[in-house]
Amino acid sequence: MESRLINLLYRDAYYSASDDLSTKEKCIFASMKTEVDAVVLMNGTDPNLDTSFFYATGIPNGLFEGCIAIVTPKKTEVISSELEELSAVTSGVRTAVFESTEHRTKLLERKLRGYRAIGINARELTHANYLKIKKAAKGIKLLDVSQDIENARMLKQPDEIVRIKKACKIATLVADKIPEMVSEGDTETEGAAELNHMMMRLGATGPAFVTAVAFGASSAEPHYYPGQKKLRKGQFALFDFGAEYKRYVSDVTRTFICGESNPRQREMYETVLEAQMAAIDAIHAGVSGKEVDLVARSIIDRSKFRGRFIHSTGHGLGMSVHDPGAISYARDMVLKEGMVLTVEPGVYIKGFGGVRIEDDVLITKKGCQILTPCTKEFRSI
Ligand SMILES: [Mn+2]
Repeated sequence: MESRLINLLYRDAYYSASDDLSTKEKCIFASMKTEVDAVVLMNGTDPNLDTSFFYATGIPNGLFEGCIAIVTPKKTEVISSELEELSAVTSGVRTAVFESTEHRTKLLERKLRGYRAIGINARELTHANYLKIKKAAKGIKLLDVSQDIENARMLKQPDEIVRIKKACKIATLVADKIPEMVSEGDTETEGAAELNHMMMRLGATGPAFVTAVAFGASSAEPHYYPGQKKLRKGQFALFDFGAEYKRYVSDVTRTFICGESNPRQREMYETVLEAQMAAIDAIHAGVSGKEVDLVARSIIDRSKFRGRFIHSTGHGLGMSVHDPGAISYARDMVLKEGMVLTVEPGVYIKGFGGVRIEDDVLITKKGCQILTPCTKEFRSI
């Protein structure tokens, strides 16, 4: 009951203390429907790191393998390894350093003393680490609060929006320069290297994910990794990439033509562009993602490319490239002010090629703000 009371108190605080909205423990507990005294977030080994560990702690730097965050409505504490001690301490988060895994268990045991129920993030916690938490939390109930954490993370706070905008700005500048950076005869990995290089020159920590550069028929595969294929005249050249900036990411796709396009390629491009712009026009706080998806999908399905849009229109974006939230025919989700989502319809024809146009948008009361305003003209390389 006590923790429920704290939740309620903090829910009030969340709405009234406008100067302190971005304190993530408040965000987490404001959307908490499960009754817990604390949330324990534990990282595995890279890449099995819990993005919510970084959401809760706000630490912009460091790897933090095997480290733990204990989040209560009042504070967040980190049990850090010595390898990231400086990053943890300089970020201002309360930090205890463990010297061995036994020491880490003891520290966790001590910090959880007196709690009756703790939340875990089942969607990102490894089973091995679940067992370690269980061992340290003898007699304490472990409850999955991953949905509560997702609900908090879906609504971006002002400090998060600043970082996302920076990541988007970098990708926008790079997208506009692609025809100058890539030429006929370049391989896909050479193209990707150019994009990655420029993103980092512009201040990105790194690429947000494996930069997808797909030439010709490969552009028909939405989740493609670049290879040794060389760009030839008459081929589509699809670039799907994003920048990471202080753990926040952008995600942009632009499709170009090498040399001259043919009528079929132009028609594909125009159909996708029409669908993408109509979807963006349909977005505002209060609309369902399903409805927005239908706007884009019906334009493609009315064209000769019917059935060739083989994924959903968009996904959440934030600390991860596929953050909570979606614009999808499969999800009944109402878009809310403060969400950041991608809008990325595409048309894919096996053996021929694909077109996708992707922007990142911030949902506002009356519409949305396009965070990646790079040109969408059908340009040639
Ligand atoms: Mn995307």
